[in-house]
Amino acid sequence: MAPEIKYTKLFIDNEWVDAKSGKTFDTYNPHDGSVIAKVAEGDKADIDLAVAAAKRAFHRNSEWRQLDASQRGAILHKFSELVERDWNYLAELESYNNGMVISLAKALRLVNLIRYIASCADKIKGDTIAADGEVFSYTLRQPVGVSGIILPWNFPIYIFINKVCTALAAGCTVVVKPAEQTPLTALALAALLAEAGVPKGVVNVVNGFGPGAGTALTHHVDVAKISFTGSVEVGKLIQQAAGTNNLKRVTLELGGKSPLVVMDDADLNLAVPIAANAVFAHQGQVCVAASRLFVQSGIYDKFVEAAVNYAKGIKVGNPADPTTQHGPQIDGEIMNKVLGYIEKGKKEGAKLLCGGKRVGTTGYYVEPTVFADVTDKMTIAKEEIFGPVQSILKFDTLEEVIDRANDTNYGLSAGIITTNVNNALQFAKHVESGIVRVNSYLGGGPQSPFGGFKDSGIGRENGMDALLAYTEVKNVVISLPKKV
Ligand code: TXE
Repeated sequence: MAPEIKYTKLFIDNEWVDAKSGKTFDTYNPHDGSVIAKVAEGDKADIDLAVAAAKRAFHRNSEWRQLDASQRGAILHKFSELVERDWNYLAELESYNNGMVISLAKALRLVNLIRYIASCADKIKGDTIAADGEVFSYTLRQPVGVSGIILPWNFPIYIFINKVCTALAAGCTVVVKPAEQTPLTALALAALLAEAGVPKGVVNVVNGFGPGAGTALTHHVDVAKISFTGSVEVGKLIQQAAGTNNLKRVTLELGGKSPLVVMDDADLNLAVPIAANAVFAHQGQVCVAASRLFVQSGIYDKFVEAAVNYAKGIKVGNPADPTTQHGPQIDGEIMNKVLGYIEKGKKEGAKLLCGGKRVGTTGYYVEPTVFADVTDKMTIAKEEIFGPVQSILKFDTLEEVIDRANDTNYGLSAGIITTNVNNALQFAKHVESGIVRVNSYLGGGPQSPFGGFKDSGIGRENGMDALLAYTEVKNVVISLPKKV
């Protein structure tokens, strides 16, 4: 049975309101392309209201600013309990609006993430400085202010929770612009934040499109920071917009063309499933997807055979079925983009060994696809596909593969599978990537910093690095008659 749709309006100042224009847009189920609901379509006028509410809530005398840091943490702990209470519903809604297979949606169980962030709220601290002269010099870490949060569609609940809770733990107020493809779970989470006791105006959600609500937020003079996850192309626009009317702080978590290296000494029984999961999980719609799989020549043929068998065994179907492993792409546009890359791969001479086609004629399904004999200059080895396409490349030496892995403008994630610790340490040191995993590919938990080198982004999600990016450092210097 389809999950109930409880909220479709904008959430501003803890009230559910229609868009000023009265406009709505349809949101879809990627399994069959059917319309789920009409959702209020926010634009500049609604962003103005939401930012004004967030600004009021950030006033130094506001209820929110008067809370102790530990009280902010307590509200977030309460939120974690509500998310736990409603987790089945939230996961079902995510699967329905996003196409994420229900087993993955449920397994994400983000209560630990919220608890971690909640417990960081009162760990933010300044320093005392060994300053010259008769002074006492110290720093305060203060919230940066109203934060604009622009979300992608691939992990709507996870990224909402991660960014919003981090901003709140730091003491900021937020205006969230969810992706137009997946507006529903953000509204459900806003309702839970209000239930947890977040005062009015602290969290506002304005659904809408990039050129409307998105640009209004990134240009707004009362917004102090933008946190964005999405494409590199839009990341660059956001960085420009952020410097137009004021100088916003910007953190960007963008795409990748991430290399996973399998050395000759690797255990195939370990390497093949890791490599498959690294690119096929969530239909490849993962920013860290290992979309360049480098396999050393000594095990190349054996590996390719096993990888193809593995991909053929992945169960494709309705994401609501708990046994399904592979659901639809988010929408028709993204599906066609992925199919276009597959055609380019064939044309440019990569060897298609399985998959490669759309599944059925309704919904947006693409078969798990494996290409072997991919070379560095092929389009499928250079551009982010964001779909279920495993591209296997052959290499001979570690030195060679490090150079080839680094020959990209991206630098988000990388992995190596090897039993030789020296290989692992050399690779981890020299690969240009914000995240390196050895003998695994995903994971790291809420404590580990997550973000990219080069065009994959600026700043980090998770851990204290993410929290501090919602703060400013203030230095206070007090003149004293005698040195202390
Ligand atoms: O992303 P966009 P799209 C990559 C992936 C995918 C491609 C396109 O390769 O195929 O991007 O996806 C908002 N000002 N990733 O088009 O456009 C938009 O409304 C302000 C990787 O969906 O970047 C949405 O809320 N905001 C990625 C958000 O930006 C704007 C996850 C993301 O949309 C805007 C998603 C503007 N000018 C896609 N234009 C990852 N890093 O995981 C759009 N938006």
